[in-house]
Amino acid sequence: MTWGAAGVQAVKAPLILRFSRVPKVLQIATTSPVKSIFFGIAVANITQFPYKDANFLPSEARSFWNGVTFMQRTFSIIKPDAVRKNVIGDILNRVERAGLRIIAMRKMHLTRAEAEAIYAVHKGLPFFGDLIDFMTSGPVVVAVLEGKNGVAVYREVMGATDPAKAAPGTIRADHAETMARNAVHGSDSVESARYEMGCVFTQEDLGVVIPDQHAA
Ligand code: RTP
Ligand code: MG
Repeated sequence: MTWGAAGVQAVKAPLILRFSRVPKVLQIATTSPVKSIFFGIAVANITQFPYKDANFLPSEARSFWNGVTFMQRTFSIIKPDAVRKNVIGDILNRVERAGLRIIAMRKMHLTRAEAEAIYAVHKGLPFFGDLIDFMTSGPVVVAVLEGKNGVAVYREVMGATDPAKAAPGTIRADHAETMARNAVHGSDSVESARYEMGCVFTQEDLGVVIPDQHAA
């Protein structure tokens, strides 16, 4: 850039700032009560931005962006077979060692309606009835986990669906007996996670707090 061009930029910059939309947005937000509500909603959305999947990006850029930047929440179930084996602590230990944080957690006995809702995507498949019988056969531990690239990280910690194919050192390699009794569940996408956690947790349980709520 030449000195002349730099001089022109120096004159233009304050004019651009003066007439740019940012100060206007702030002005409108503080003068109109209705518009300030919309402004508040926008701020709330921005503060939750790290928890959103970057669906607006093309897929290659999205996986890169998610891997580098985005915190993701995933939904986990320690299934009845693992609870019966008394390995809840071991599984949670592996979760934390993988850098995932437990956001919400509860030991409970799923009702058939809850299990059917969580596994709704498999409704109609031949193993669905057995899956629901098994998932309601004893207590489970449901949890929401959070971390960078959390969905994929937890799937890696779990290992393959079939324990015979699960990599050594994974939860399923060490604790699952068969494909049908495979110790843990983990969501396969951010969208599934959001849906599945809603089957057993409330928004209050999940504790998404926007900064203003800390004020009082
Ligand atoms: P999950 O949902 O439980 O985390 O397991 P996943 O993603 O690894 O596997 P998915 O295909 O979603 O299957 C859900 C559960 O259904 C049982 N299953 N049985 N052919 C079979 O007998 C069969 N296929 C799936 C498994 O318990 C699996 O975890
Ligand atoms: Mg699945």
